[in-house]
Amino acid sequence: RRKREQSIKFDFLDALEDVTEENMKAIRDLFNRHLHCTLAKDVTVATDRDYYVALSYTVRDHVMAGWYKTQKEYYRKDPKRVYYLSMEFYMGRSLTNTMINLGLRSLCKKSLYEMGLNMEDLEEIEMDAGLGNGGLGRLAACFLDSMATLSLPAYGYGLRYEYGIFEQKIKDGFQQEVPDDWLKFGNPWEVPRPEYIIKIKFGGDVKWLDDGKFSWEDANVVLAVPYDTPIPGYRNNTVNTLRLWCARSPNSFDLSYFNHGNYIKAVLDRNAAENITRVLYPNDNFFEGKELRLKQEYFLVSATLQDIIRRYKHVRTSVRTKGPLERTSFEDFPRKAAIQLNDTHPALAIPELMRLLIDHEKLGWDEAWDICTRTFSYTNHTILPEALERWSVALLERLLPRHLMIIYEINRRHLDHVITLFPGDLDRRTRMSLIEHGSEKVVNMAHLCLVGSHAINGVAEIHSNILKRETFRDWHELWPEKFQNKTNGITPRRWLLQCNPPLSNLIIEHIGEEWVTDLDQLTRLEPLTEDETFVQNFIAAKKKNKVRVAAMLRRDYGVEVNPSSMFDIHVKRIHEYKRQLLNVLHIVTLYNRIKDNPRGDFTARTVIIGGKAAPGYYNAKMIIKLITSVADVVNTDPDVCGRLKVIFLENYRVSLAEKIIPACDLSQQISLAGTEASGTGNMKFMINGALTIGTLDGANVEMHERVGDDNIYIFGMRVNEVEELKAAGTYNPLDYYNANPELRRAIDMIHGGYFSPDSKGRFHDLLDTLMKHGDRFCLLKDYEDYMRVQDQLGRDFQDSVSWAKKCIINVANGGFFSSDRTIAQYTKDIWRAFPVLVDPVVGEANGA
Ligand code: HBZ
Ligand code: IMP
Repeated sequence: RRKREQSIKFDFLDALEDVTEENMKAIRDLFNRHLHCTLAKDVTVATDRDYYVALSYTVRDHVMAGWYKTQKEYYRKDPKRVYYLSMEFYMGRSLTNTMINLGLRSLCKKSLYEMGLNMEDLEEIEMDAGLGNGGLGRLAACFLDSMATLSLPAYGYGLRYEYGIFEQKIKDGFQQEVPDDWLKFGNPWEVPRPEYIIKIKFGGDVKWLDDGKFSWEDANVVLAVPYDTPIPGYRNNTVNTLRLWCARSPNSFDLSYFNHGNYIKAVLDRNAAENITRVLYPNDNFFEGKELRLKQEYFLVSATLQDIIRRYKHVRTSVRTKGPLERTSFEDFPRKAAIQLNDTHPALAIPELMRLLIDHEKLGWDEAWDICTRTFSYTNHTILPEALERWSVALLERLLPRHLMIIYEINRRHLDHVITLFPGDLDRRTRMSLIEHGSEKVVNMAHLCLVGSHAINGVAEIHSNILKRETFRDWHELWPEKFQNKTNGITPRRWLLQCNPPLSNLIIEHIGEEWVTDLDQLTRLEPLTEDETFVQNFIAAKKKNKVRVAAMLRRDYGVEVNPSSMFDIHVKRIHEYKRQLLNVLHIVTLYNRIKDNPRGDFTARTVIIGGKAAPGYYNAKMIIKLITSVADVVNTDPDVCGRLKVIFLENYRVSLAEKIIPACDLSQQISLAGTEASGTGNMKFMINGALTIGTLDGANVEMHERVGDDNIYIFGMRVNEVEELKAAGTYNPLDYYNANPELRRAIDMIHGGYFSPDSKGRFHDLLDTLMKHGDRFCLLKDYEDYMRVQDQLGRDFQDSVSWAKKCIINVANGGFFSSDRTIAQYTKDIWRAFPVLVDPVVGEANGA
């Protein structure tokens, strides 16, 4: 009895939720009913997974009434709807977040406790929905949470990949990819809706009809089956929908086989169609022009637009006839739908809407085009040239002949317009064409988005400025009014309230709970830097998170770390532009200093690096091998004596981020200035009370503006310096190698096989990209300044109170980085949509 009171003592959720005996009983009853009736188990045979599933169904039942009510309300009010189209939604786990947003978490925790179950253990059983690569996919997930919390009538549309981002295993220090079979135990959060199946066409030919119209004939058909996931807002009764499409072969997939009696082959061939949504392409910031990927992109776009048009037409159900009332004119379409394109991946939505309006709805070109441009808006997430999508014209012609025709016509009219505004400027005309003639004819998908949208935005101030000044300079000259910035954000529900109970509790104790939906309230913490007890409690909260991570590292990886050491964390996809190698050079230098002076006074550090490399990205995979190799040497050298520990964190993903970020002292955000569009991990660390070492890149710039020089460690070239260096073409890595003995020594050690005695030349290729061929990411140039700032912060960490005060200032000024703010700006400046408030569900329907 005493133990029970202790372990579930004060928690912020208790204060926020309605935990009564009656409500607890209702949860227990529902839970038992699911265990018995849904899972066909009783307590004698049930496993923890069964309990997890029973709990999920219990929670899901509580979502249902609000979900249905919200959707009905959208039909009744018929507001402008927001559609977020994305090839990725990196959702992570749903159970904990759903309970928190519904206000059920304490209630469930206590109810299960009474039954002898530990809810936190059950929460760990859920697989991540890893339907994304990194920042772009997680941003889409944070946006869904914020759109629901702001009561916007919004929908996410994406693909239901059967295999999400691969599971990373480290074997002999190398990355190995294991398929992510996330659906193997079923997914309690999705509801299949086979009654809304949509037909998608590929291939075939275009016929010119007598009436001058075109018709797409003899195409192959694949079916798109929607699976819906509820997206509850934070305690506001709104439940929106994430609709993910799954490919299914029609029964008549290849009739010729059936006709020729080859029934077995015909059934087996259904796989070809169903492969479309089999697996997520695991590249981040890299374009791979594969046919299957193009099919995925078109499959998403076509199913989604047909669904949006169906919903636009079907205004509401007629009370009198019980049948749907049809809207026949498309005049109002842009006033009823805003479609946001998450990068160019869904760019085919533009010619697809043109096709549907012209070929199916019989609109004229000009009217259809006006509707398109008023409906679409486009977000750019990168300026790296290797990431920009350029689809082969030949491939488009074979797969989507009608769309290619439409793209050519869009281009013809567009270039006519350009040349009237800039007569004789043929170079400009070539630069701005949607069609590019290189070794192969390709369609530049960013250009398609730029002509087809009324708004285009970057994801941080610096990035949006680069788009205007460099990447899309000509386009900005043509349409300055289209260009906007929308600095990214993160949801404070998952990324503070949920992932960091020690800090959330402390914050709620002092400033209440309003910050959960109004993150600017955190500024009220700033004066508390003068409150000694608060500072000590803040330090204690951080320590608690670090001890928890230390225990996890011991349990799951068998490594010992010292929770008093600085947790220096660098987690994100492995990419050359993100410069994990710069971090490695720092580690090797620290190691050398300890070796040179084994009795010296060093700030103890635990350096944690984690992230997945795209399976085909050779250098990224070698960076992982280098990190694990350096770790092997450093962690087993007796001279180091606990002052430096290097850990490669296996299989970094959303659920692991939720554990590791709250335990961080130092967040590494060290991309070359001008390469990281925004970053969102940087914001998560900031509001969880870590200090940042970073370049003035992406959103780091805006973090720096808010906390000032004293509370963030900025180093390296500024973006104008990078641009000047590149323009001059004078960057010579050897100059820096020769001028800095510590740098030279670190590189020589790696080159000489110090970390790869079994294969001395293993890292030569990797070093060559830094040295011989000239390094696009100017790593050596920034090394010295990086070391200087690392040394400074290493000393600063010794004064734990002054360090904690800087951390508190970071938390207090992190409010701007709420995705609620980001979404409010999209709504006001781009979508022009308005909230639809939903009343609470009353009575039986509540599910209880
Ligand atoms: O989008 C990231 C940016 O690198 C990051 O700076 C930004 O914060 C974030 C959200 O705006 N971009 C990606 O994550 N991009 C991809 O994952 C990607 C995936 C498939 C592609 C191209 C890019 O074909
Ligand atoms: P959708 O927005 O058309 O995809 O429909 C989502 C949900 O809204 C449906 O599953 C219904 O529960 C509800 N719904 C659909 N049509 C109507 C209607 O005409 N009036 C009220 N609710 C509707």
